[in-house]
Amino acid sequence: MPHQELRICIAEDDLDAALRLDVRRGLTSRPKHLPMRLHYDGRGSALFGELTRQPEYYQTRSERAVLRDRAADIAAFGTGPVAVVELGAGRAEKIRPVLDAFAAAGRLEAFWPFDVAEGEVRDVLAELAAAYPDVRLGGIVGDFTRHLSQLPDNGSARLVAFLGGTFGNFTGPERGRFLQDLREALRPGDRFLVGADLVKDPEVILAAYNDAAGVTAEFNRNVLHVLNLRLGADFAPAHFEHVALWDGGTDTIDMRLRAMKPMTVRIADLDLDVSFAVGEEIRTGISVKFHRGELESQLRAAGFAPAACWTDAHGYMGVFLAEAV
Ligand code: AVJ
Repeated sequence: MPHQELRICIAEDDLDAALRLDVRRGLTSRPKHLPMRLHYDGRGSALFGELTRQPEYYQTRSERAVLRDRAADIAAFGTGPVAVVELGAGRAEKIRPVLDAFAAAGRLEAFWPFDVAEGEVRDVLAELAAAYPDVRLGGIVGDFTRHLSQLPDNGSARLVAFLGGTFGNFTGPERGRFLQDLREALRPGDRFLVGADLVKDPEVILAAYNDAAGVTAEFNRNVLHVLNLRLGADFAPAHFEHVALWDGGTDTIDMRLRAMKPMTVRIADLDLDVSFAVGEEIRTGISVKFHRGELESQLRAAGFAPAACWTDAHGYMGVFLAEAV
């Protein structure tokens, strides 16, 4: 089994420091806000898994169908050995059809899951070593908004995949910075594969963020459980209502938690008391929906030439392939 390299760009302490900074800054701001990534502890990831099985949440099923049906087309671009990197890989399930297509074409030289959770990266590497015995495997434990310069580079062409629609959680400026940093980390001929949720009937989108079973609501409230566990806060999550609004002007879902009564929350580890008026909201994340042309022009502006875009049968999710030029 080829030697596996693991690049640790972010240590547990950094994550803790980042958490404390995000929470202090977010909950002392007007409006209050908390980054969506804080939702994903073990319970949050399990809730998200449950969400992807809800009838209203089309994103995961739709993107999975595109990758299953179009993996061979994706692997048909370019020639020679390819090193695949998956940003925010998690369990590296989303990318598997693409890895299999490159392996079948005899072109899969290496695969690198890139994720903030070290345990997840280690588990995935152990799992994939059996599935891909002849493929060079490596892992990057890092934050894809800060550590793109750590992308592996052994001279082979690279395909950087960013799936699952997380690309939509960036604000406009964050998306611009991400694409610029990614372009700088790549060479001409390297490729970028990104999954993006497309603009559609707002009722369909709103339903995906307000599922009847209330899983999104519980997922959204989970960030309060995380603060209770990690920072000794005394939030009562049940006293916060889940809110997901559609802003047609910016094609964005805006998620919030609304205080259902006046309360003061103590965050012991930050020695901080946070007061909420009834109806006051915490902004807990956005999810931007894209028009194909608009996303392709953003890719061009960042130095990528759009090569292809595949969608599912409903046209709900788009998988875009672009080449660094
Ligand atoms: C996994 C980030 C793509 O924005 O649709 C789902 C997360 N938040 N419901 C999304 C999420 C609320 C999801 N992403």
